[in-house]
Amino acid sequence: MLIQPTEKIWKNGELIPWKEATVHVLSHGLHYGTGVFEGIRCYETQTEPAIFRLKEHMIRLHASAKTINLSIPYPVDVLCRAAKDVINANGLKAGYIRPISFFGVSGIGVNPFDYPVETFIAAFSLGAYLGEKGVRDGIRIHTSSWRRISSTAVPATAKVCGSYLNSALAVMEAKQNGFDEAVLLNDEGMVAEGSGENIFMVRDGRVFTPPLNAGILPGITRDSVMILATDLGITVEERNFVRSELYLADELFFTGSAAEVTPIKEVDRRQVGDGRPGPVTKKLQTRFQEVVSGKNGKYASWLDPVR
Ligand code: PPE
Repeated sequence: MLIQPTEKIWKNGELIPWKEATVHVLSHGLHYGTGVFEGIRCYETQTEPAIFRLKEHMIRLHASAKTINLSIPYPVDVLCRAAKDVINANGLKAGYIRPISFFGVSGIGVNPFDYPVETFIAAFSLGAYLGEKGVRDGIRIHTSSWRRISSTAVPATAKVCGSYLNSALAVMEAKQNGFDEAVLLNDEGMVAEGSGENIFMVRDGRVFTPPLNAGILPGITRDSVMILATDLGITVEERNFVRSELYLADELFFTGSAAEVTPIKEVDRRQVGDGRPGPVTKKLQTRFQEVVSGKNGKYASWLDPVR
């Protein structure tokens, strides 16, 4: 998934040329992963581009930052405005927004107290995270041999840069083994989430997703899908489940800002249901697409117009 460069990136309050948005090699965040980030989608609607649940993403960015003692010098509303400016400055109709804030350069050593904080917001086009075919027909996943990072070691529920080594190891292993993506179990052996997605399971007409205390990222797409499901009369139960339950599921799907709603057609070489996206997955996927493209007025407050 190559990034198509755009014109401008927001850095510490100003829009600067794409090429100049570089970081110093001695940045603390680079060495120790002491940063936080977000992934947000902007969608084309009938009127103008709109960012999906922008405020919630910037609130989560601040929450992640607080968890690691990083103080972002820009409040949520300033970051929201900046994200819109980046979309507009690059003439994007739709795309992916990547805010990131991290400890910069000062001394050496792992303690970043009093280090400068650098904040960037980039935006660029992004197609289907797990491929067009994946979104349409479903993807093939396996259970990672890597466990989801424990909340007792790093804050698993915050979107912290360093924690993504866990995701990177899992997704590399999945690709090396010929799968599209991995699902990770937590330290207790319960299903946690994908390398960059939350997971849902449909079985006997009931929908389940692991609870937040399974050590997952509190996904904003997860939250959205749970609300959409409830409004469609489908109750989503938050409960832990084990690996073998995935094998007996009628339907499985991933959710994420990048992945949106992606059906899973195979897990650990076992076909999920009849191997095609099931009715609940399709219903939620369709409703999600309707909502993000502004075709469902009920959820208009989830879309923040960029102009
Ligand atoms: N779990 C993880 C570990 C995760 O990284 C994401 C987002 C989610 C769940 C879903 O959260 P939400 O986007 O709020 O619904 N993963 C980002 C992609 C990671 C990447 O950089 O690649 C994303 O979807 O933006």
